[in-house]
Amino acid sequence: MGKKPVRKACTGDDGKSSEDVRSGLSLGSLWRAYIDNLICVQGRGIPEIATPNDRYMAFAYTVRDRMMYRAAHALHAYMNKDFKIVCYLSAEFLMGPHLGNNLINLGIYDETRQAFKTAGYDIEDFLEQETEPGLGNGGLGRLAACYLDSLATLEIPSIGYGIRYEFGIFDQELSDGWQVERTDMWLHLGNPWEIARPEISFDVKLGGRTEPYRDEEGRYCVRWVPHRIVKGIAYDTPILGYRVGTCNVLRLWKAEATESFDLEAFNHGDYYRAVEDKVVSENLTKVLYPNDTQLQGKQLRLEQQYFFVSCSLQDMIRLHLARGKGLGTFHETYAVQLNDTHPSVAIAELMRILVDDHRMDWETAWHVTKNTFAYTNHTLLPEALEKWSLQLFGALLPRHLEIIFEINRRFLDEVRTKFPGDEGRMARLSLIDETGNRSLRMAHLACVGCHAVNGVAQLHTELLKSTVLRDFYEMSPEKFSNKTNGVTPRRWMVLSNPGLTALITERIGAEWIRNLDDLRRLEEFADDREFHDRWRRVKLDNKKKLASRIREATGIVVDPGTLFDVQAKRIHEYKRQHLNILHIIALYVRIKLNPHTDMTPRTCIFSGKAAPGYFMAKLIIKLITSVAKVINNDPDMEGRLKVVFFPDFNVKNGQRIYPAADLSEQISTAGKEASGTGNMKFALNGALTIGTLDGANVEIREEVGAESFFLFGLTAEQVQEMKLQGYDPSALYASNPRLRGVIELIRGGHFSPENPDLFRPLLDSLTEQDEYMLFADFDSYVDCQAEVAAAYRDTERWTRMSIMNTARMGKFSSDRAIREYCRDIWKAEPVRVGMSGCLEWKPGGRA
Ligand code: 26W
Repeated sequence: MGKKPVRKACTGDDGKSSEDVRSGLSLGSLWRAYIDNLICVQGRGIPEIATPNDRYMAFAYTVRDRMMYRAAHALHAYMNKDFKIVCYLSAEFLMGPHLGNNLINLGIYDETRQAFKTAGYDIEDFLEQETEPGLGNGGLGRLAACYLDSLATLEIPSIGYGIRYEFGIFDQELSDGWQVERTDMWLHLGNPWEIARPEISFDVKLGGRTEPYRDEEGRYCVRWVPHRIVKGIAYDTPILGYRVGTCNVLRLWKAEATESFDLEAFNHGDYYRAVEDKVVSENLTKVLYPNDTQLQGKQLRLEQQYFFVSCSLQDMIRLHLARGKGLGTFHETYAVQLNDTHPSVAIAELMRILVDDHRMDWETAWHVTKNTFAYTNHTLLPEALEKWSLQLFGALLPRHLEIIFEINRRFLDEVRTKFPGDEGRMARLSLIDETGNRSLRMAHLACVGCHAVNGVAQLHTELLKSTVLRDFYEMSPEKFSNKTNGVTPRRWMVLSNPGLTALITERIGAEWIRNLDDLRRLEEFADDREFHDRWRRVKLDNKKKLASRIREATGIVVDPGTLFDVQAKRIHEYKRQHLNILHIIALYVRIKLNPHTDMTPRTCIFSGKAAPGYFMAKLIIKLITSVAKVINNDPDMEGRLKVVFFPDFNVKNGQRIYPAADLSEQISTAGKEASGTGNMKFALNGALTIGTLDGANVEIREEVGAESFFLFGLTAEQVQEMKLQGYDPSALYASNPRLRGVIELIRGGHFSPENPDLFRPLLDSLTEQDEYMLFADFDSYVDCQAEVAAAYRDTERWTRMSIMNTARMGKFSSDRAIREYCRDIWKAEPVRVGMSGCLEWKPGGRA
């Protein structure tokens, strides 16, 4: 992949190469290190008895060593310097497999592949072996991972803070066309990328009560007497930037019992009670909640949130004090980003630490806190906005609740001054929802406690300001800004699409990998015949590879020569996978009515997980697989239409899917998808988009040009308008024979002959409510799909559009997004880290 790394070997005094087996990047030292690790770390003295996992581990340690040397250089470069550190707090980090990405960022992917090839190994087998850390649900977690890559690449000192879930997002299997969840076992064969740091550990208090007291100077103070304490242990994963010296860290916290055994209980012979405490503590970080929208007010989830926030803040304070600084300047050292409201209890926690533990006065503490935190909102869906019942919150975090009441009291005073007499506004803005079972609104806490609030796409930010957070926008408009999401081209192109990467680099050089706007230079080749041919050949190659994966996973044979029409994302009603399937059924009906019709052959591919408790989403999966079964077994469909549900959508499978798509389905109801990032990954890899004016689709269309984007559907404004006027899906249903034909086919049990009523809940919800307005967009969608089919038949035109798409995706690099966060919110600057030269470890000196 591109040029050789610019990395000098360490040279000794005699001028001879003394490249270290742990840091050297030559083929010789890499191979030597690999063998050493196989023997010494994995304990496999005879190569024949080494398992694929042994080989993967030995290689992973070889790569990690090189990264740790970068990390050491970085630390040296940071010594005695003053700079801002960005802390990204997120309950989810969907990192994906590390090995390939680290090889790319180290700049040794090609060399290593060569070295292994010489020795008779295929690097693919090593990459294949890695079980990915699935510590996230979808968009929000993956965004955090892309941002860590960009932060390191832009040489911004930063720390990602999160939770080391023992079980990440479940693995998805299909059984009889239904989703079945299997436990994720990512740690079972060992995780070579993390370094446990048992000495970096903090106590976290939970439950109990508060107690007022007077300190030595007679001041009124409060202490928190907890009911229990758990200990958080740090696990560090190095995060290397793309071909730079910067190596940051992802620090994840694991919960453990404070003492392995409760000695008192143990001494009383109550062995089981003593062990129980350990089990309960470790439960805290056992499992990731697999919901990405529907909120469940589970105590364990709040415990997880507070646990990782508390450990992270204690860690920051420890580092700050160790650098000899006072807490009054905390906000000058740290910019802390809250990835949605999940870590927003951090606002109350920092106030508690400053006021209770460090006796800072409230005003100063509030100044520090407000200037430390910034909040990103990722959703407008009301059911996803976090709320905690006061009762639950107060039982777990009694002191935090008091602090939040005080924050609220002072805030409502400000509101009263700015909008005198406006009681309705006060009630709407209050951190406490007084209606029904009183609850705490976390987005409100975040808006009040942060100096910056942002949405993740232009449209989303505008909607935030005009709907969900309107009152906050009117209160402090200066806090609000937009930061359109981005994705890292290193993973989502260089690693996942080596064919396209090589072709692009051959034409315009490799600068685009760190400066994605450079892709514009491809426009020059938009009409170059030879370039067209090669562009198409790369896509076809990628489609063949995916086709063989599909065959392995599902047994379905698909033709790489057909249009690959792909919808890959979490399954949700607002994302409208069922609109896609309604169109497929419409095509099916059309072919059945006229079996010899000339049409563009299509392979419709779906992939995505449903939250285990989300009945409708699971039913949508069953509908897709049922329709697939009928269509794929109908001889009339042969060579025309195929439908596939590719199970277990995760980062690894994403890397196979995005490069192989011709058409990207981004068909959410306008106003519902905050941004989307899959839309960017598809388009970057040359797929054309069929989509609504929702989330970042709007900006993608703006960039690639209306002529290269298949637009359909109502706008967000029209959706709002229609809802206001009283939307009636049954009228549309009655007046649209094509739509009725499709729905009636499902209702009649055509796709579920053994149980004709199977899909009734789904159909009833469409004909009675149609909350996501599929019926309103159906005609527009089907017509637009006809345009797609026609365009695809014009190979030259399609290829041209595909090249233009990729060429104009520069804006959607996560590097651009991170630059904007640094400039507007974090005020953080790069700190360069040299890569050459040895570290000096003086004998007897402080290492
Ligand atoms: C159950 C509580 C809950 C609520 C919301 C868990 C997780 C969430 C997330 C905010 C859902 C999520 O992943 N949102 C997605 O964030 C992406 C990154 O900004 C956006 O691109 C997607 O549009 C948005 O759905």
